[in-house]
Amino acid sequence: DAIKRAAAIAQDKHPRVKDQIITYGTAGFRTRADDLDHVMYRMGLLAVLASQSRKATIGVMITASHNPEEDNGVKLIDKLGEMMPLEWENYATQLVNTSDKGIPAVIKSIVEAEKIDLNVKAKVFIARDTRPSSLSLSQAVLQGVQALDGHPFDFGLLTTPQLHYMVCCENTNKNYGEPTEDGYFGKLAAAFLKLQTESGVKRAYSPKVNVDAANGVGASKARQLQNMLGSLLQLNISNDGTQGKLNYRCGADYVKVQQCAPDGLAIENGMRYASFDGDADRVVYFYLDNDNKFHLLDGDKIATLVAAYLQELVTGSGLNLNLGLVQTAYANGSSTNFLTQKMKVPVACVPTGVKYLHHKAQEFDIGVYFEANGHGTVRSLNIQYCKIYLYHLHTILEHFCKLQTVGDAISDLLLVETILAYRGWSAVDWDNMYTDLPNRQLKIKVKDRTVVQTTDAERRVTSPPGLQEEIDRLVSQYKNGRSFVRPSGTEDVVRVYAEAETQEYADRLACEVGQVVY
Ligand code: 16G
Ligand code: ZN
Repeated sequence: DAIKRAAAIAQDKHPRVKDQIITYGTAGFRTRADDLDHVMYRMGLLAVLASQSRKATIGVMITASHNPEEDNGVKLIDKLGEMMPLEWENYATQLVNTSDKGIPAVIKSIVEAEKIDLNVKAKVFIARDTRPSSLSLSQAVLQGVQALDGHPFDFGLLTTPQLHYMVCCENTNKNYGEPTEDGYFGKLAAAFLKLQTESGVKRAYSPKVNVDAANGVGASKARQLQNMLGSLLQLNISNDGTQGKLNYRCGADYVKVQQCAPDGLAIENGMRYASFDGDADRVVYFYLDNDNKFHLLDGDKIATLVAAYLQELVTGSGLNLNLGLVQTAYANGSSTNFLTQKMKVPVACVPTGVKYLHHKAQEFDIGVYFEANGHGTVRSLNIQYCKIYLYHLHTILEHFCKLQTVGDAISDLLLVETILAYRGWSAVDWDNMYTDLPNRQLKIKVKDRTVVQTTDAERRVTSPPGLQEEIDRLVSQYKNGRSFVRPSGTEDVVRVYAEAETQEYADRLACEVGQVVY
């Protein structure tokens, strides 16, 4: 039968050659591309089961986001564009780590646990980023889908959020939008044009944005968008993959962590810049001031810009809607203070990882969520209700945010530009909303990162004993000092974050905390 045949193909064409355990983490499976062929094939098999279990189309995205070009990864997308629930992450880990001969038994256990009807027609959407390894890995997924008699549809190159969009549109009977690239760009462009014409663009606004596309898939996609926007928005795209290497000294993660401009573009003062990551689900902005000093406008600055604007719309409407913001421990202390004290916007804090933010955001009528690293969007479950009163708000939520279950660099960029145009703001004006506390991130290689355990949304350590007391002691020596450590969910390291009154102090505090972790 099909299951036996699938196992035979696994052994023959996609064997598991190394006896190494790999787990489905925060962002799916992610490791060196060379170790992933059998993982991809088996994820193709699992996608068929997921599709049969859901009686819906399931997505499989091949990317390792901001990781180095040599890495790759894969994650499943559930029927409404969300991440798969925990049980399925566990099935994925089981199926990937069994021997080739063990495949039928694992499949059968999943079929039993989920009461799957193997006669249901399965449909799987596949897409990939621009890594050299992605094409052959996506073919392994495709063969996995076919081995269990599923119907694969290969979109080729897409950003991660585009695939989420495709899956969700397909499963909602297309009443949200067409599951095609034309559908996606058409929707975004139409909303942007509408908001610009109807709320007016202040003269002080400059529609020029320089985009660092991390040498990834975001470059060609941003160009497609540009073609639909004419002169309303002028994207000048660098790091488009024709010269540089993916994510190497460029992209959102590099710019955020190193706090400097990427290679591959000539940065001038007076201009506005945006950096995407390798699969274009994150964006951060930056600029150079008149003294040629670099300034970062990260996920916290985007969240603040968006939350303040939406709050204005809500207040103006007189509607009783509660608006809140969700952040993680990485959020700059100044942003949290500004929002809670000045703007009176309630702020919740959750552990790192989009799924936690996305989930928490639903506790508000309008939940803005962003990680400092640039992952985020706005979530609103009952937007129909404000349609008549809050026309702009509705357009924004419906067209820029509704389908963004993971954040989307392209639609977030349009959202930021919409607000800047409405306010007539430059990057400097935006930056002046509040001043970031200087901060530093470090990563520490340790023997076993699982020894570090945290609580209180990763802000405090519970293990090893004594570590939190040490951190508290160090932090107390710095004005406006704050620091935490947490085990990474994507790399074999412990991460350290520190902020303080000056850059020198933030650097020093991070170092001192790093030493007690080590
Ligand atoms: C993943 C997460 C991202 C998080 C990052 C933290 C998603 C889609 N992506 O990339 O949100 O910021 O991991 O990585 O959830 P870390 O655990 O290595 O610090
Ligand atoms: Zn990404």
